[in-house]
Amino acid sequence: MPTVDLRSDTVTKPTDEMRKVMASAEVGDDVYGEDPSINLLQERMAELLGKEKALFVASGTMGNLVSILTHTQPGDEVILEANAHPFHYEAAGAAAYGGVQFYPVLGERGVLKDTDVQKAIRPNDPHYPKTRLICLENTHNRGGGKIYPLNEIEKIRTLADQHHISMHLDGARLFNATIATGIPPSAYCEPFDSVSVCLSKGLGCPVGSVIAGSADWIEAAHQIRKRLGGAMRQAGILAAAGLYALDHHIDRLAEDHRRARALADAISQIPLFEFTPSTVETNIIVLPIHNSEITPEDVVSRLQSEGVLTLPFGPGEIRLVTHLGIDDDDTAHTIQIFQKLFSHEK
Ligand code: TLP
Repeated sequence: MPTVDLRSDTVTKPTDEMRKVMASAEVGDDVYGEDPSINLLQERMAELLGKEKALFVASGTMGNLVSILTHTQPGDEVILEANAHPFHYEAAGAAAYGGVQFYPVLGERGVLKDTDVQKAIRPNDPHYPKTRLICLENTHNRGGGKIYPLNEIEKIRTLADQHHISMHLDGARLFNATIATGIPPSAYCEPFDSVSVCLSKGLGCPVGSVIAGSADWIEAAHQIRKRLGGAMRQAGILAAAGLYALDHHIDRLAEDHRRARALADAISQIPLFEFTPSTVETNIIVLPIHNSEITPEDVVSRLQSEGVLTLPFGPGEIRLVTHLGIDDDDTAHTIQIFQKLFSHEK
């Protein structure tokens, strides 16, 4: 029985071509700044994201942590959306290592408006923490791959400027947003002081993320990365995968979006999971379960017994994510299994 793994786009394995470029990568000691593949990846990423400099880090979690620590001092506050990744899934790293407090504000599928953010900005008064940073996420994971509208980001930037607050983008899936909208990455990153993008999700690399910002900011981030133990040596083997992905795995994200929409169109016809398929804008589908007696774990385990892997995603929801390991046959097979298992459920 084939296994179709829709748990996350993090499950992708490097393709044969990617493994070949990794095996023959030029490397050096990156702690001395001597790894040519890392240097090239950082230069290409900085240019693509429209920032002066970029820095390779081990993971998306490390990208966000290094960025938040670089922007803040202990006792500062960071405004983010209540379903943001650093608030839910990063083991409170910013609090543990930076003494930073989060101010979560509930948005609509991960999207905050400037008016929501305005209310969370602290007055300049010794009773309050200093609001130092606003973190946004594009696309938004728990928001079901929702694309952050650029005009909303720009309004938040205007507000941030009025209050001298910095902005960081968790762009783990930024390229999904750029491919879906046609908006270039640099335009999406322009309103932000710093950006973190993942290589190990839709881009299909085994390891790695890149953060980008001004030259001064990256210099400070470099030291924080070192402090966290994230300075690596012959990391060019990983950078080679990233360089390959920039050339070969960005445009193809459109296929992941097409397959996610095909899944959404079919599964949303099943009454148990009814929802509006056009809300699936990229590669993530968060399916509501309209029967409180059927738990997400039940649904996930019934699918698993038929070889379709998905994730429980909070009360009454499961998540499916398309990626480069999923083809049209996998998509058709998944639809068939959903119909077989759940068509008669109410
Ligand atoms: N997300 C993972 C899990 O942690 C939930 C997933 O399977 O989607 N930002 C965003 C928006 C993310 O979705 C993730 C990973 C990260 C940051 C962290 O990346 P890693 O896993 O590389 O530390």
